[in-house]
Amino acid sequence: MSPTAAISNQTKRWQEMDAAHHLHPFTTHKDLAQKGARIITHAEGIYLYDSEGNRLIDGMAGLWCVQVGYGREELAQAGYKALKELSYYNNFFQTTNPYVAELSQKLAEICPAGIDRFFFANSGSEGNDSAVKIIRYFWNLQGKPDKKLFIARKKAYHGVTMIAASLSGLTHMHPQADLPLPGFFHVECPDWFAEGGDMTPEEYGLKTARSLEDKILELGADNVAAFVAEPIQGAGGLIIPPKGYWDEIQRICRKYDVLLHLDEVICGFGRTGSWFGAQTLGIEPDMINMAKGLSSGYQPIAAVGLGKRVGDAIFNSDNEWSHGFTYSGHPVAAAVALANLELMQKEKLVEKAGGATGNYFQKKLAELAAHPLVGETRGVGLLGAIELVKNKTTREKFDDSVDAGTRCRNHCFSNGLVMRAIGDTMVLSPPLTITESEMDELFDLARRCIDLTAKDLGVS
Ligand code: PXG
Repeated sequence: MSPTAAISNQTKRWQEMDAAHHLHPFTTHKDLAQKGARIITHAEGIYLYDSEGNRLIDGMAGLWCVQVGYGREELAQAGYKALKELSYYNNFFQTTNPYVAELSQKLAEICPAGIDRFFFANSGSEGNDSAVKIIRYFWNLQGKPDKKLFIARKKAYHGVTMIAASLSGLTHMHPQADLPLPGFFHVECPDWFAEGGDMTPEEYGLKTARSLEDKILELGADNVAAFVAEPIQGAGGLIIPPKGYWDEIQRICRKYDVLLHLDEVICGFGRTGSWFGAQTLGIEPDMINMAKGLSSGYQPIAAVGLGKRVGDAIFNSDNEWSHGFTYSGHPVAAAVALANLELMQKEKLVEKAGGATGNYFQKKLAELAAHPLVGETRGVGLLGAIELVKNKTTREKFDDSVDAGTRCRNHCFSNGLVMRAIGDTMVLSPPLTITESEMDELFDLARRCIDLTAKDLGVS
């Protein structure tokens, strides 16, 4: 919606209510009140519709989560049925419900080998918070109470609760709440494009992996509980680790007996062409965190999956596990998640993301690499990044004041495409159901908006 276009009275009323009473996530409210929020009223397939009747292609599947596309009847029916049959009951005090029992079994079927017990939460942040408690408890059970320090990476995003934000390595998230909390450390990440200089991507990958070993040695292996990482970093700029990186990380974790907790909140559920990023990248984690695509975003639900070592310690203990949310394993959320996974299996969405759909997406993405404004394109499965640069050969970036990414994103919005800007890295992560003709439409729009950005910046 262009800010100058006349807007309807209904839209204005919603904008006023919203500006007066709604504290939005990650938003500068003074700007929002001036511009008025965009109001999304409905969605179907890969398309969003706003209150002014504009249609947008959702190139981000919401926030990297709507795997099956919007408006799927099967999920709506599953939610309706569960709401009628068991609108709510909890899983405390030796109780369960059929939906969460079946969902747990389904997850054990599709998760990386060995991950077969699940704790349910309502968001990715709660999942990571819970994972940190699980890991602290695990080391207490092992008689190693000193192993309590956590190492994550720069530019990591693990959520916003006090613990999840402490794990996150996006430093702008920290000062407002005086984070990270004590005991959380960050090492280098394999962001070769931005920071690799003259090294090859593989050399830079090894160098950054070894910063984990340096940190473990500095802190003392007897004090380090776990390394926490996304298989591919999402919100930090779609950082795809070069070959060899994950092998080195796993060698280090094993050598120093540091647990590997993998944050699959974005990579999980087909996004990288396998059910989990661990399978695409050859990682054998001790634990994984999952959310988003678990229910395709239709219901708030997350899960922490435990491998044998951690799972056995907790399941075989005589102690009560003193943790859980009112809504852990909520029947409606579990029913919708289960229907989502069944639909993904029926439509072979993971196989397609790792095959025909993913290949076509990567082919179209790679075609943008020759554009004069583009320094690199990179992607895996249905994840894609486009780097906007000042100098194609040297990878020199524009000054921050140029706001190349924001300009491009704004052109996208005005032309009917949602593409995320992370600095000057443009990111795509569409629903896994996207068809070839829809991908043609998406990439035609993306190219047109990159052209418009190049024109703004005088690049030809
Ligand atoms: N881990 C990862 C890897 C994530 O990407 C979370 C945990 C937290 O999940 P919840 O459900 O608590 O939000 C995330 C969330 C963005 C963006 O703009 C990314 C996320 C959330 C909001 C915005 O890229 N990822």
